Amino acid sequence: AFVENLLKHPTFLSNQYTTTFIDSTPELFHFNKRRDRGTKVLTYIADITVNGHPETQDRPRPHPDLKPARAPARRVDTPPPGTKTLLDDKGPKAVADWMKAQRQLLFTDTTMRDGHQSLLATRMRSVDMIRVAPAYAANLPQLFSVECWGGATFDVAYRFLQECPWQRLRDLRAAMPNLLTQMLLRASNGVGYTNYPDNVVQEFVRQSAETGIDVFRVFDSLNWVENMRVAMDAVQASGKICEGTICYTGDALDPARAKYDIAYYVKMARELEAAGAHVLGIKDMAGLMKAPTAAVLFPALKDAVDLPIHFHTHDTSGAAIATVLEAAKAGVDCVDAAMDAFSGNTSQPTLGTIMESLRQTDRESDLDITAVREISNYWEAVRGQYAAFESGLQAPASEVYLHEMPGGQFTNLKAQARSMGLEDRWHEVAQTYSDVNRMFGDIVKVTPSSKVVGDMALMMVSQGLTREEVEDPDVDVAFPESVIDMMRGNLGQPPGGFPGKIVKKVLKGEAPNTERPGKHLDPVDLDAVRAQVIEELEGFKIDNEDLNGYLMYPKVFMDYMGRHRLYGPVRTLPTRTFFYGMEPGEEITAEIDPGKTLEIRLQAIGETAEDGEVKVFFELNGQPRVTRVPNRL
Ligand code: BTN
Ligand code: 3PY
Ligand code: ZN
Repeated sequence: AFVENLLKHPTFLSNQYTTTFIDSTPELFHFNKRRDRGTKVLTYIADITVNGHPETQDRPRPHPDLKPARAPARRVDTPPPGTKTLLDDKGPKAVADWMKAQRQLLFTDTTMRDGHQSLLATRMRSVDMIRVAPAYAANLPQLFSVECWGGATFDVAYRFLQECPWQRLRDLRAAMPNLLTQMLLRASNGVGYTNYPDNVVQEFVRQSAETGIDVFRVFDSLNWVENMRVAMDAVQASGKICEGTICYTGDALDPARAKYDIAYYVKMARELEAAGAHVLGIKDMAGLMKAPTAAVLFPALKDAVDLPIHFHTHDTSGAAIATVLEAAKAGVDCVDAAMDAFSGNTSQPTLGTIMESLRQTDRESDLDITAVREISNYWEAVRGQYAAFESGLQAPASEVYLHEMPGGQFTNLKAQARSMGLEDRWHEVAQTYSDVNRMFGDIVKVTPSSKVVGDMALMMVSQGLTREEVEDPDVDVAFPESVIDMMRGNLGQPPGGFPGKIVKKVLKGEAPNTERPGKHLDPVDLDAVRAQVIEELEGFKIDNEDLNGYLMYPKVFMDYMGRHRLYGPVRTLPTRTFFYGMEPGEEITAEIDPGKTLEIRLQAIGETAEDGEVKVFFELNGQPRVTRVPNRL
């Protein structure tokens, strides 16, 4: 059976297990034995209890006195009408008009997406979101939207959290029927790192809208509007809100960075309006926009287009609130903020603090500050469970204006540098990241283009290469695959194209494609792919959501399915159990279906037998159960 094969496999036993393991070990799929979900979940708990979770080993642990996170009480039983109600009744244009008519500054809460993506390596589990969602619906009906999906959350859910991202969306949608749900979509890169065929992008948008997304923030990682149209058209066809988005980079007031000046952003805003955007998004993914720039840029944008403006920034520098207040003064309609406990540093600025700052002004929010604080207190307790994923970042840093790394990339790249033994050379990595940006022609750096710049910078620092050496035709350089891919034109074109010198060096004379990448990708035969996946899963039927997961991330999805057959619905476990297992005498519950709850008690952990296996003794809904797992420690 799969579980025995897996647990005894030498790769697994030697602790070399990675997420690609199941995928590269097809013999594990040849099993027939059907086990019930309770048994599967016990297998998972037993394994984590005995061996620990690979992601939390050697990491800081939650404080032992940490209280369970309790969602605040709902003030009303029936959620009051909100922005979602307006969208359903009157459509996306009516929502845009409503935004423009507001005196108050509107807010998007990003805690469930960018907040934990930027602070906790995207590791927040669905149960922690779903538990508090009814309190959002009841107590914060004046929110513009809840950003809770897309960006990196999609693949992290499958890859590291062993849960289905679609189910997360469905559950959140049901729990917040009056509020707009919002996602981050990387245009033709979907929620992945590369351009997908047009029909894959269209199908992904269709499914996201059907499962529960209302606002699609669509951006392109090189700010190429041409490469955003397929996704934007698909959003418009779905009847949902299309937030056509400009990525902000550089310094719009600096004559030395004239490529991205006020006129550049105004021109792009007009293009997005012409492309059918309902809302104009300004996405300052690294937190580079300074307050004086906001005072000039936003009035210019408001003059240029007739769309409501939605501003997103990060607080890496510590100056984000100054910029947001200036944006509010300049008439921006809506801003992104994170609940206090998930704000600051590489995350969004602080919701409660922005609200307090605007009190007694004409932009004062209708949100209830007490409700905000209660929900933030909930998030504070949740965050404590994820101590293993804290970055340890101690202070804001003006260095962000040098390297221009997006908030979501910063801590990731730092961890990558650490794993390559470059941690004490971090400031060199930051300088090199900036050098690479200039070498590539000063590009927008946001997923996936930011990953390419990061790959190149790490390679240069680890090999001791300077920009001059890399550009020198006489020095042989082995470029990272992602750099070759980008120079080939597979992420599209930046304004003015990539510098000919670097393209020539990277591609060794091969001609790049300067047209839209999707133009050269054949449509995927969706029915054929579905049939092939079902065959690989030995007849297990997949639905449209699964198919879309596979289309974005074939390997990640298949790995997830392999583990799902082994471990069952582990997404329903409490977060502490998921990452640390259980203590003898401890009792937990897991609701695996609405109304179907597993009551699990860990009785005892046996000795390790000669064959290396440990018996773990449970009670499952009052019945004794014994699970055997290998001791790999
Ligand atoms: C991952 O995808 O790497 C993390 C989630 C699943 C890991 C499982 S948990 C039980 C078993 N023990 C390990 O060391 N890895 C797997
Ligand atoms: C993402 O694409 O995940 C981002 O957060 C970009 O800022
Ligand atoms: Zn962001």
